[in-house]
Amino acid sequence: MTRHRPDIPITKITNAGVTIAVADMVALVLAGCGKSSPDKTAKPVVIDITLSGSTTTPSGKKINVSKGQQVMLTVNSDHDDQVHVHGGYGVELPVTSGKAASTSFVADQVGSFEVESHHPHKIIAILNIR
Ligand SMILES: [Cu+2]
Repeated sequence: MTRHRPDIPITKITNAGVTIAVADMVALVLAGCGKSSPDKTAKPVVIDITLSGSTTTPSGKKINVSKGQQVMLTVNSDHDDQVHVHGGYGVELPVTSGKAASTSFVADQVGSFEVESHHPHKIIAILNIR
């Protein structure tokens, strides 16, 4: 059940430097459609994730997200893994050792959603979307 908004063209970026530029761009695009003043809901939530052996950073961190906000995940790992956003989002980001990976989605469902790694199975963050 992966849902991508067709008006946001970038779903996967492999370079961490590009990610920042894209985040700014998305903020501008969101600010440009209907919201006259930039506020918190127009700004993407960027979660920088590091996977090192069996350690994840962050680890179980609770992150508040406003409904409709863009969430971007960037991952650096020392091993092949997969980062998964639970619930209806169905976001699965394959991670290759030594290569930055990223993805983004719009937080259009309210609730608590775990972001986890699969190798090993660890909870990286919990998104509280409201
Ligand atoms: Cu999972």
